[in-house]
Amino acid sequence: MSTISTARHGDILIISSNNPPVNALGIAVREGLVAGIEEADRDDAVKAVVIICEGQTFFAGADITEFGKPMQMPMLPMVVDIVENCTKPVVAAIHGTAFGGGLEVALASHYRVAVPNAKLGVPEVKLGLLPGAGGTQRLPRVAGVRKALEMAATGNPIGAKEAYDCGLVDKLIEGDLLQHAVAYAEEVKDSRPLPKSSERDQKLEEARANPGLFDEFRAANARKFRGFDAPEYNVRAVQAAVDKPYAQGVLDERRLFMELMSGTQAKAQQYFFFAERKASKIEGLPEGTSPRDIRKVGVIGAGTMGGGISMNFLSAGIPVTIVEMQQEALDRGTGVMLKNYQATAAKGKMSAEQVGQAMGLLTPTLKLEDLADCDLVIEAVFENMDVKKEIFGKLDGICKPGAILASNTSYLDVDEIAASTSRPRDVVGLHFFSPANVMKLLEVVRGRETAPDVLVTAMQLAKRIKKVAVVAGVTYGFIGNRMLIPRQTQAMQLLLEGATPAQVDKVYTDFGMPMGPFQMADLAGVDIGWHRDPGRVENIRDALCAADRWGQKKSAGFYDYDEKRRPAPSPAVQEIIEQFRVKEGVQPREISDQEIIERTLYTMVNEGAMILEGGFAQRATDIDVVWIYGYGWPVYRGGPMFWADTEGLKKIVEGLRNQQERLGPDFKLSPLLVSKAEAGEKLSKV
Ligand code: T1G
Repeated sequence: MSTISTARHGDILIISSNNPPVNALGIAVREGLVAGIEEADRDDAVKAVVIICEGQTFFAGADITEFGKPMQMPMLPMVVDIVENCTKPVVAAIHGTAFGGGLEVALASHYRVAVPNAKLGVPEVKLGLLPGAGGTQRLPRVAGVRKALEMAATGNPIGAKEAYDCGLVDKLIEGDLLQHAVAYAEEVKDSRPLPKSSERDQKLEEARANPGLFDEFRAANARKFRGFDAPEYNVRAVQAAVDKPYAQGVLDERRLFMELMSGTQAKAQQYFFFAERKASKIEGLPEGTSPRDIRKVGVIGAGTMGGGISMNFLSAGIPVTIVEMQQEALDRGTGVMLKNYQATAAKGKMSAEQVGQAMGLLTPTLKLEDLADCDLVIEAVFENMDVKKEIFGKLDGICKPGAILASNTSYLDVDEIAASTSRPRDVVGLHFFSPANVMKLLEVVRGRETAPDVLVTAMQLAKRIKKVAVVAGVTYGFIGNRMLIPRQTQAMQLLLEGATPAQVDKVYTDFGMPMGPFQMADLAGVDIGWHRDPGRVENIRDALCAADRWGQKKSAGFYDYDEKRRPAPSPAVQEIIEQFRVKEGVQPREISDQEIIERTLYTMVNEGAMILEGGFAQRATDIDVVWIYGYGWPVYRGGPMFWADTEGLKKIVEGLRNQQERLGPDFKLSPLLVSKAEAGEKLSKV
């Protein structure tokens, strides 16, 4: 079955692509497209052409699996020029997602028709790139400069209706796409001259009259684009379309594209594209394991996590029964959920009706027994093993056979929790990240006895509630939090030895993280896990808690916070740290940023390698997905494992060996990390 086939409908030539799963524009597709256009040009009986795709979508872009490999002719820029220079009108018939190179083929076509639920976009910037087949030059000429700028620099697609309104789509098609596209081709077959996008200039006038438009756009998106290379390159390429004739603009586009393609950020973001998709695959499961049916969910605990977790299911149309011990706590929890929904609606992201529908699916109760007919129950109470085991023991007696019992524990032993029931095969960890209705990551903790269909159910459910799920094994803190421990421990130790919270955090924000260890501790709460005894001060964190510095919620933690919650270095904290140094007999010294990186980021990488050695993560890419979706690791650095390879494993091992003494007696260098460094192999490929 060739990927591209042609057929005749009267005097219309249909060029049809069938390259599942997403009609990526791989070499066979490119060759087929060129052959199809040449056939149309050659045959006088052909009066017009329709390009259409079978399967789920129109061309979803260049074939990303070909990146980094030797280029094969014809390259996509040549293919799109051949389409545009066809002597017969070419109509692109769009369904699904016309993305990247796919939209560039459509832009080179003389006309575009689309079904109403189609999406059109140039997401290349999300791969650290820009549209490199004329897209940055044709899109502003067809859709306008502002629209092109927004689409290219953010990578966010637009719907067919919006595309129609801005002139990117010529006709919206209700009903059979091929039939209507052929009818449209019949309508335009004799119309001349052919409307070539590259020759359209009128829509560039607005920007020529207002050259400040680009700097305004840069300023408006500075925060969002911080640290990324590609957005600025996209802006420059679209600007070239305004400032230069098409023939020169595409040369700029090509140069800018190649610069990005050869950069580390593009490699990191393309690595992450596949890492995210690999995460949903579970190794070692029996073929054809089918998921259990989840129609009703129970949540125990209406606190910050319980409320956020419930909102995910309500927003997905799944009824939730939420349980609390006291009415006051229950009312407070459901009240916060409603407020959060109303805040989302106020931003225009939900209608009031949708808020009503979601909250309408919620059943608050004080009775655990009301969870008897739930298909899944998620426990989200505070982090105490005895409390969790007691609850699971009760659920064991209450819940129907086949119900999945899940814990939202962030650290604790899921096997031990499962052992408090007579059905450990039905027990799994579902570790959501705060705020649970916002954060995309879900760690699915696979217990020793967790049944295959429970895992498959969890992964599938994650997709339904728009989460990216990663399978983790049972180890203290699973993947993300386990790697956080050495980082936080060393960060605290560095304070004692001479660093300040601001110095350590600046290393992280310069690195591209939204915040450093101490700002994060203040956000999460310095008192999380604190023993609550102000009289017992064994470390700087105890001293802060004893001084009621619990973080942002107290406007005081490692930083002082103003009414807008902006952090400022705190003389009181400096005083506490100095008192502690005296108490511990530690003479402060100059601490370099490199030492902070070695003792906090290198140790994280080392811990990640040990997680892989222990089999607590299926693959290194999963660790990177966890850190990017759960802890704000900048995607343009690919995640801790990918970054380690770019930083250099030898350099990391050497750095850790240099710091061995300061890392303390418990620190262990990962044999896997050392062996990969010595072999010159990549950790991210494990
Ligand atoms: N190339 C190769 N494989 C691709 C692919 C692509 N462009 N897009 C998807 N796949 C694979 C994916 O890895 C997965 O494989 C399967 O298809 C299903 O994908 C010159 C340079 C289209 C919205 O960035 O956004 O054009 O895991 O799970 O949720 O200007 O895929 O099953 O083995 O994501 O239904 C620009 C990328 C390329 C679009 C479908 N295009 N794709 O989502 O399925 S750069 C993109 C997507 C470019 C030119 C430049 C989504 C989708 P597997 P999936 P989905």
